[in-house]
Amino acid sequence: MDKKFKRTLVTTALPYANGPVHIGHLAGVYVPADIYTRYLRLKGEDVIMVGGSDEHGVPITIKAKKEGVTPQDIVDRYHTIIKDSMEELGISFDVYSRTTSKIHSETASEFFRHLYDKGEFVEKTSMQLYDEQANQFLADRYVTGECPHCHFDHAYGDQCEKCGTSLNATDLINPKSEITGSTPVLRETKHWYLPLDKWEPALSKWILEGHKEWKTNVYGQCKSWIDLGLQPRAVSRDLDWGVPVPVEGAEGKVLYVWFDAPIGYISNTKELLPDSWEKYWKDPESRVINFIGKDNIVFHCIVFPAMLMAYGDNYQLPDNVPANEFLNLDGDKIST
Ligand code: B3M
Ligand code: ZN
Repeated sequence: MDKKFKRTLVTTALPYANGPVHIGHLAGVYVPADIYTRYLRLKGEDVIMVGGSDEHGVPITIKAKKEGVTPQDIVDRYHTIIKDSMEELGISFDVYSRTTSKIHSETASEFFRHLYDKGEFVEKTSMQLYDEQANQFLADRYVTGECPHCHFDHAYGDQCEKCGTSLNATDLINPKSEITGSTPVLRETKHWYLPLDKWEPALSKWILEGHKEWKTNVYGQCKSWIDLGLQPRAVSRDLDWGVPVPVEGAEGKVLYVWFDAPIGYISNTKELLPDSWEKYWKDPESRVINFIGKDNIVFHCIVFPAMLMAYGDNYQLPDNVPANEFLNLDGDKIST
């Protein structure tokens, strides 16, 4: 608002390295962030713009399996394509990195371990679908089956693309493994959860009372999430691609991609400014602005801020989170 800031950190949503960057990303995130950053630079302000590729997550592993290559091959290919596009388009990043970098896995790992040591996680066991032929737990997207709501026969374990309902893989009727085609069984597994309910009063005060100036789509989504009541969220997954969970006995488990990706903003800043990154994150006279797409609101306004509050150590919450809607062409969305 009217508060004066000494410096600004502009972050841009990290595009998944499983495809090229498309016009929706550019119009919604990178061009607005670039204009804003160039404007502050022209005014002589202290500003940096950071970004990078999001190289973890299940869709990358699925793409790799389909092509018969490794997830690393996939992210190497698309990171290069995305980075080149950003350069050719003149998006003026101060750093454009990637979440498979060493500095990122160290930073994300330390972040998790710090929360773990402080007792900020809740450990829970649950029943998850397991493929006995492939010997692995099945991430939501690796399971398909009949939607319990509309009975569409090829719903994914996290969502039915026909009726839009979000699902748990265990809700599917006649579930099938996308890896081997076999019928998965239920097996017990342990994960770490961030208790968002614990942070609800603080989040409510910070956003609903303190940030009425945010864009109405962002403020409105935050309000409806908070009004519904926040639940603990799992921050680990049974998967062999990602940052390993840095806890004894957690073999075969990695940090959930949405846990490590926003930490990418911190590791990007560290990569750019190894000796002075902290002042952009921890000085109350700095401000952080997260440019994102509208599907990422909950992670940036609820989950990541809760992670930062749980971490402590003076991490500042974002001052603003401008999120844009899809770009339309002739009344249809062209982003997808
Ligand atoms: N990669 C989702 C997306 O591209 C995700 C953003 C991460 S920002 C920390 O829509
Ligand atoms: Zn359905």
